[in-house]
Amino acid sequence: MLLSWLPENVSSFGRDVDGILSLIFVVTLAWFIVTIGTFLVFVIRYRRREGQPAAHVTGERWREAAWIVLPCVLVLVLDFWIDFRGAPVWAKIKVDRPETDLVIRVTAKQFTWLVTYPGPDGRFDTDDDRTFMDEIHVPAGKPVQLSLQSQDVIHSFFLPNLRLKQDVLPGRTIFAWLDAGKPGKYELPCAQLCGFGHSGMKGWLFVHEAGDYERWVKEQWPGGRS
Ligand SMILES: [Cu+2]
Repeated sequence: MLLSWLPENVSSFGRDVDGILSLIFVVTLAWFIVTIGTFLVFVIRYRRREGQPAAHVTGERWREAAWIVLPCVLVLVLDFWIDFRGAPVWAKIKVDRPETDLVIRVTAKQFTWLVTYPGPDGRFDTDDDRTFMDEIHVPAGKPVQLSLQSQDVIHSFFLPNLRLKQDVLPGRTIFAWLDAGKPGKYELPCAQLCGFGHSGMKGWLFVHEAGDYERWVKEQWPGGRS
C-alpha cells in the first residue's frame, strides 16, 4: 500500500478515501519531481562560467506565453481528474447516508465529547436518554448515524481509523455516519484548535462484536431496549 504510514483503516468507505489520497500524493509527487528536476537542470546547465559573458535575452512573447499557459492547462487537467475521481467518494460519505436505526448524538464542548443515546424509546430528550463522556460504543458492521452539535465553539470530530472528519459548529446539527468493520478501540481527537484544553480533548470509539454490543446495551438500560 502506497500510504502505509496511515493509521489502520476499519471504515467501510476508508479504502475510497485512501485511494483519493494516494492519487493526490502520486500527482503532486510527480509534479514536484518534474518542476524541481527542470529547475536543477537549468541551474546547473546555465550556471556562471569564468570568461563567458551573460547572454543578452530580449524575450519571445509566444514562447514565454506557452511556458505559462501549458503548465496551467496541465495542472487544471490533473485537478479535474482528481475532482472527477473524488466527487463520488464525497457523495458517498457526506450526502448518501445509509438508513439506520442507530442514531447517536455527539455534543462537543470545551473540552469533551458528550455522547447521548436515545434509550429504549428511540427518541432523544426523554427520560431514558443516557449520556457518556468521551466514549462512543457501536456494533461492528452496522451503519451508525451521528448527529453532531457544539455547545460553544467550533470543534472537529475526527476518527482517523474511520477516515471520518467533520467540523462541528455551534447552532447547527450536522450529520455524519460510519460503518466500522473491525472491533477495537479507536482514538477520537478534536482536530480543530478550540481553546486552552484542545490537545487534551480526546475520546474513544469502542467497536464491539454484535453480541458484546447487545450486552453493553443491556448493562446501560437494564429495563431493555425495544
Ligand atoms: Cu475541540
